Amino acid sequence: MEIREVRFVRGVTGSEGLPEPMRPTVAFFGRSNVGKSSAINALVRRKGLARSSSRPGRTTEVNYFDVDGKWYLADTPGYGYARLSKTDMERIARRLSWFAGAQEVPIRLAVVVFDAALGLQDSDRETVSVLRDAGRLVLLLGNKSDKGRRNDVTNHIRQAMKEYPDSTVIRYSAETGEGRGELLAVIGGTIRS
Ligand SMILES: Nc1nc2c(ncn2[C@@H]2O[C@H](COP(=O)(O)OP(=O)(O)OP(=O)(O)O)[C@@H](O)[C@H]2O)c(=O)[nH]1
Ligand SMILES: [Mg+2]
Repeated sequence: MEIREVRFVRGVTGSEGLPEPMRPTVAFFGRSNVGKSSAINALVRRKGLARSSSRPGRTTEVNYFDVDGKWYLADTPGYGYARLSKTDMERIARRLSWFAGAQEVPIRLAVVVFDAALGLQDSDRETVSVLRDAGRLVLLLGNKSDKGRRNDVTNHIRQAMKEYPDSTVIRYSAETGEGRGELLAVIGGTIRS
C-alpha cells in the first residue's frame, strides 16, 4: 500500500465532532511521550504532520488525518502523564474510553505504541484489555527501538510477543524508520479487508 496525500482534518472530543463520512480508521494509542505522533509522522513520511513535542501531555483531543480520501489515521491523547491536573487526566481518560469503545468509531486497527527500550507497562496492558473488550484488533508497536541497549529492546519485543501471541508485535523506530514497511503492510491488509 502507498500513502500519497495526508491532511489534518480536525481534533475531536466526542461523537458530534467525528468527520463525515466515516471511513476505516487506524488509531494510535499509548502512554504520554511514547512517540504516537512521531510514529504517525514516520509512517506517512511527513515530519511535522502530527504534532510531536518534548512537552508531553499537551494533546487532549483525538486528531484525525485523512489519508488519500480513503481512510483515517487517528492520534489520541497520551495516558499516564503524571504532571497533568486531576481534572485534565480525568478528561483524557473519559475521552479515551469513549473513543476506544464507541460503536460509531470504525477502528479497523488499534495500534498500541509502547516503549521498546522500557518494555510493556501495566497501563499499556490495561489499554490492550480495554480495546480487546471493545472488539478491536490490536497491534503492538515497540517504538524507540533505536534507544537503549539492543539486548533490552530485543527482550522487550520478545516478551510482548509472548504475552500477546495473537497480536502482531512490531519493532519500530520513528527515528530510523525501522518497522515502517511492516506496519504499512498490516495497515494495508486491514484497510482493504
Ligand atoms: N530516539 C527516539 N525518540 C523518539 C522516537 N519516537 C519519538 N521520539 C521522541 O519522543 C518524544 C515524544 O514524542 P511524541 O511523538 O510527541 O510522543 P506522543 O506519544 O505523541 O506524546 P503525547 O502526544 O504527549 O502523548 C519526542 O521528543 C520525540 O522526538 C523514536 O523512535 N526514537
Ligand atoms: Mg502526540
